[in-house]
Amino acid sequence: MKIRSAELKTVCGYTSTLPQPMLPEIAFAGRSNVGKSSLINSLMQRKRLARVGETPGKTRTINFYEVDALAPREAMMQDPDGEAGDLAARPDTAAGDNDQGARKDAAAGDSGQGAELVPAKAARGYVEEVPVRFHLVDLPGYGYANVSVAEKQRWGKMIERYLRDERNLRAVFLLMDIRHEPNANDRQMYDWILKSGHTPVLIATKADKIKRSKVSGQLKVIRQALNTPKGSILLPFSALDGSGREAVCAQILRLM
Ligand SMILES: Nc1nc2c(ncn2[C@@H]2O[C@H](COP(=O)(O)OP(=O)(O)OP(=O)(O)O)[C@@H](O)[C@H]2O)c(=O)[nH]1
Ligand SMILES: [Mg+2]
Repeated sequence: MKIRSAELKTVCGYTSTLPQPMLPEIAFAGRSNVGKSSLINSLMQRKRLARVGETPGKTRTINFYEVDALAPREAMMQDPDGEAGDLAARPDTAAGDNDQGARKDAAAGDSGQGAELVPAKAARGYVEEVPVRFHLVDLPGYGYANVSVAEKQRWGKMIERYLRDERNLRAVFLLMDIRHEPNANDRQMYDWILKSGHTPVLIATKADKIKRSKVSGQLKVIRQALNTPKGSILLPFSALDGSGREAVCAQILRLM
């Protein structure tokens, strides 16, 4: 996926009206400090699009980022549930960014004229790209100890209201720190997402913080704690080194 533009479009506080659902949405939920905003920056290949904090509780509003991208047509036509087990079973999925070759070929293709060029393009690995627009939605983190009970309740209500709203919400990506077993708050969020009729796509963040050899064991711990159904998606990811980025992008595109 090539990002043409990404910008913060709408910020919603507790009392704000949610924007009209104009575009398909992918929402990111997870405990405070788990890396939601960092994941959005990594996906968009931007350093400071979403504000990242050393201390938990950085994002306190629902932030809508509008994305305009180009994607290979094939990536858009995949079954969203396909290959789930396959992706989840590969802890080091798609660390490399191999967009570059496709970009060159697409540029070369622009100068072509005439139908007889098509087989030649295909032979060179020409990738047909289509424009895609969607919203990434950064939700406030939950489970941050240092806020008042009243504020925690407000955040909970804000997230619940968003999930219940009639929206063009394609999936909720629920982020877990790969180092920790999901806690009661995480299980509650997982159940909320399921009950609201949305698909939780799980992302195990900060994968750079553990040895590669420990990744699949930690993924198992997360699966067991949440009792995830077979074939559901769980992707290891690191915003630090970008590993897993392509796999997360592929999931987003399959859901469009
Ligand atoms: N090593 C490492 N650090 C990360 C990664 N992702 C996020 N961090 C760090 O974790 C901290 C929190 O990241 P954020 O992206 O602000 O987390 P958040 O989930 O948006 O947090 P809230 O907005 O408070 O809910 C920051 O110090 C990030 O630099 C990662 O993949 N690897
Ligand atoms: Mg944040």
